[in-house]
Parts: sequence; structure tokens; C-alpha cells
Amino acid sequence: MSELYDIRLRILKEEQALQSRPNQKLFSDNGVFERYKYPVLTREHVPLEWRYDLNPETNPMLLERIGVNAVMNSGAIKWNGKYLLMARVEGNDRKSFFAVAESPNGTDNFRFWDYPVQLPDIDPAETNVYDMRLTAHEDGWIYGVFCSESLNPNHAPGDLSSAVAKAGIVRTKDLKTWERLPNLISSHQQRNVVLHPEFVDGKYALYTRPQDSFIDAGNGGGIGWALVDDITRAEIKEEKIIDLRHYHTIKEVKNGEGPHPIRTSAGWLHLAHGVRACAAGLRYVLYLYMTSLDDPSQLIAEPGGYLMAPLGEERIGDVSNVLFSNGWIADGDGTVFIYYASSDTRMHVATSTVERLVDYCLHTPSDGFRSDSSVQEVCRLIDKNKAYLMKM
Ligand code: M1P
Repeated sequence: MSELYDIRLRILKEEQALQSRPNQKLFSDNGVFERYKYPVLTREHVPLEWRYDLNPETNPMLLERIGVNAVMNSGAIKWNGKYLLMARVEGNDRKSFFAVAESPNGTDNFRFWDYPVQLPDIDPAETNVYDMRLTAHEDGWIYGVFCSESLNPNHAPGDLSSAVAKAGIVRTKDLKTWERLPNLISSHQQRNVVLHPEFVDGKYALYTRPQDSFIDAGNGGGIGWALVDDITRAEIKEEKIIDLRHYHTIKEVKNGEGPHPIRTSAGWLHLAHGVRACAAGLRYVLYLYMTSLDDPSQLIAEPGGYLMAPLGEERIGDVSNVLFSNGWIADGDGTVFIYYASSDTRMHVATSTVERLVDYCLHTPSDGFRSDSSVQEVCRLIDKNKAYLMKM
């Protein structure tokens, strides 16, 4: 074994050991959720066995053989008492794949399982897969719904960036072996499709995001809702928009459902992303909304503005100014672990409680769509506080 090999292996192992450090909850001025000091999952968490030929005879300089660019947009589920992330691992070759990482406490010590997920390959045209939402459905299966991307067969000559987005569907009982179901049939391109955890009117229910092209939501209008008779041959026959986009809001350009909503006594609690354009490019933020328990397609609370926006180092990465979430876990004690990616580069966690998030939804003023409405809201709050303080 060469000295170089030994030194490099020691340093690489030390770097990996750093990921076992305990995370630290940070003070939150809004009180709604707390961020944590360290990202929970990064490219540095990817096991050395996946990236290096560790045999000194065939790799005496211990050079990386398969590079990983980013670990991001992860689905989440609590499984056998462990907190699991279904991570999107993006290689240096720009292809994404899925891999499960597990933590004992949800905030640190995430470790990848031995192998990445090997999805059944049903379509040779499928080029890239990403952003899986996990849903433990009341039918007894755990479903994964993800974006299946391929080159647009009708692309203009020479245009190799024109793509088609569809919703791929898999299911499992053990998170190890996966059954691939046919892709969702839709008259639109679809990304950010999410399976609701319960039957609605005896049918499977999907949150959708109809889009006119691979990038543009276009006439898509917002987050959609569709009922599906048979998940093994899922087809959208009717789709209605339940969470609309609006001019001059955080979701003016696009929005998309995050993970499946959490059932609370006050209604279904939803996490979504909203996109707006600015001189620096697109800005992705996270927001909450709530729908009725009787009819999960019926909005009952729409707090204005964002819950979380890129902050500090989160603002910088492969696709800067982006927060994206497709995974959260609500624990039995009411704690909510919000897993979010920053700038398409690394994964973070924030914690809150069902009580705080519902309170936020029910007491944050909705967007009045005009500066005048915003100033009126601030004045109402000042008046309320003045009246309260006078009485003290
Ligand atoms: O780059 C930001 C995000 O862009 C897409 O999200 P949306 O379809 O809402 O624009 C996705 O490709 C997502 O993976 C990515 O994080």
C-alpha cells in the first residue's frame, strides 16, 4: 500500500466521521420552527464504497471513480422506529437515483443503507428519476411517486434540452423490494405528484401539478387534485386546481405539493413550494396551507407568504436561491421533522410541532394581494397590541 493511499484513506474516513457529530437546534425568532446548525445529508455522507475503488492494487492513488454532485430533495418516512430519508443522489454525470439514509433521532447521524435503490426499469427512454414522495397508504402499501424524465420525442432538431416529465409510481412493503407500476397517464406533463394517504370516496387521491412543458407550469394554474380508480393503472380523467397561483405572490410562477399532507384535528396540513422570478433568477420558498378533513381538496387556511425561504448558506448551491421539500415526518408526540433541500445541493432538517404549524396556518393573515392590504394587517396588529398594553 502506498503512503499516498494511506494518507488519503485516513483523511476521507475522518471526513466521514464528522457526519456523526450531534446536530444543534438553533434559536428561532419566528417561533414557528427551528432550523439546525448542520445539514443532515450531503454528498460527503455518501459511503466511500460507492465512490472509490478501495483496492490499493487497482487504485493506488485512491482517486474517486464515481463522483457525487449533490444529495437533495428527499422523501421521508418513519419506519421501525427510525427516521428514513429517500434521498435524491445526483452523480457528477447529472443522473439522479434514489438511496435510503437512516437516522436514530431524525436530526443527525443519517447513514446510507448499503446499496442505492434499484428501481425496476420499465422504459428505456426514461433518462432521469428524482424527487420521490413516500406515502404509507391505508391500503397497506408504501408508495413512492417520483418524476420520470425523458427526452421529448418531438424535440426540435438539435434541441437536446427539451424533455418530458411524467409521474413514476412504485410500491413496497419493506422499502427494499419495489414493484414498479405504470406511469401516471395524464394529458399534461406532470411533476410534484403526491399520493394522499387515505382513500377519498373509495378512490386513490393525487395532488398533481399539470404543466404545459417540462419547465413551465403555463396554464396549469397551480396544485391540482385528481381521483384515481385503480392505482395499478393510474389515469387522470378529471383534475381540478385546489391551490391557485397569483400575481405578485411567492407562487406567481409555479407551485407544487411537497410531501403528503399531515392529518390534524383542524384539517389536513400541507407543505408546498412556491416559485417567483426575480433578477437573480427563480426563487423557491416553502409555504403551508390547510384543507378540510371532510374534503381534502377544499382549502380552509391559506396563510400569506412563505414559511421558510433560503437563508445564509442555504442560498448558495448548484441551483441557488432554492428551498425544496418533499419529505416530513409527524411523530406520535406531535413533533414535525421538516426535511428540506437547499439550492439543489444538500439536505437540512427543521423541527416544529403540529400545534405550532396549525396555529401558524390559522393565525397568519392570508395574502391580500396588495400593499394596501398588507399595511392594513400591520395596523390591525398594532391596534390590538396597543389595546392590550393599555390594559396592563
Ligand atoms: O431546481 C429547483 C427545483 O426545480 C424543479 O421543481 P419545479 O418542478 O417545481 O420547478 C424540480 O426539478 C426540483 O427537483 C428542483 O429542486
